[in-house]
Amino acid sequence: MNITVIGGGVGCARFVKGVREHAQRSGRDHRIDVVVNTADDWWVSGLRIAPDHDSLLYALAGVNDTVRGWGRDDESERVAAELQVWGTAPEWFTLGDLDLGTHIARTAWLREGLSVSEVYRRLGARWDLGVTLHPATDAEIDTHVLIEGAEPIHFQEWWVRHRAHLPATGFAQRDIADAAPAPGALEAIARADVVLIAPSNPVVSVGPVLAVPGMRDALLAASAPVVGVSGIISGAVVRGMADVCLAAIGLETSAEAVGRHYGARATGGLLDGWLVDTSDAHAVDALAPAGLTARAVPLWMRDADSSARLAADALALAADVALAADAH
Ligand code: FO1
Repeated sequence: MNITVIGGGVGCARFVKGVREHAQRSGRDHRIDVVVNTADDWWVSGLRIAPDHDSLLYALAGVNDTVRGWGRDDESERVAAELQVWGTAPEWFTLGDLDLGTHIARTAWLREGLSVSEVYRRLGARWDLGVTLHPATDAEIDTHVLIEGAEPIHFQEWWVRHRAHLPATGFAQRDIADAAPAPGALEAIARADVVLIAPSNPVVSVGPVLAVPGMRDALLAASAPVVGVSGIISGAVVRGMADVCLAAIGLETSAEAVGRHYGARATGGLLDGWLVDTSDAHAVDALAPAGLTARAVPLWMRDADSSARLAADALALAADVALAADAH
């Protein structure tokens, strides 16, 4: 079974580990691809930083800092201290020594002319990830946050320096109109038996992937059922600040609102199925009139077992909606 996941960051990393765990336990042949958000990426000290990718890479490799949710474990910050003295890195953005190794290797390869896709392949080859990571696009589409009464700032400055406290009125991915899906991303969608939208930030992690010209069309043209997993449980984010991002674009922070935001394929949207937490079971009936088949299951991923079970629930819903579609 070919499973393609869309998303980025910590929630996506946990979910993809669950998909990998479930697939391995099932003993069936499988291939897992992830189309990763690159709009969080930015340049610091002349190095290309790629947080949503690196969270996935390090988590799947088992070398991630599970407390902070980003960067490497067993980290030190000797070089970061030097960068502070030289003034080439903002004091509010910490780059660990091991993490810098990744950024230096990535930047070196980019300067040699490799595409982001090729860089992903080289970085991933170091560990047996059991998953193939693809950038949504090889173009730079950094998210900038539109701030009321001020100039736009890079997403990372808004998110890390200002902890999303500056009043955002929107998010724009720079030059995205000129971007195209990375070749590997389109192939992963075309070969998929199931496409899963990870419980990532719908605005700044999933949104930019879908906004790459041609990506949404590729998903809608795909024969695979598309099932999403809500990152909002009982009206609150699991982690991060998706609630602030949702409010900035006028959406309430609820599993129902995000389901409507992605939309049902039956009404021109993206989803064939939508998983909400058992605490949000009311959303199942609320979404039915919109043509969206939602299902309430436990969404909390606390360990390998609960993450694998969530993956199994998502695949089961995909199978059920595919059967229902065939029946019509
Ligand atoms: N997040 C922080 O809150 N503080 C940091 O100093 C920080 C450094 C950092 C370095 C590399 C990296 O890949 C991610 C880093 N993050 C940091 C996380 C990142 O800014 C955001 O969590 C993601 O972009 C949100 O998806």
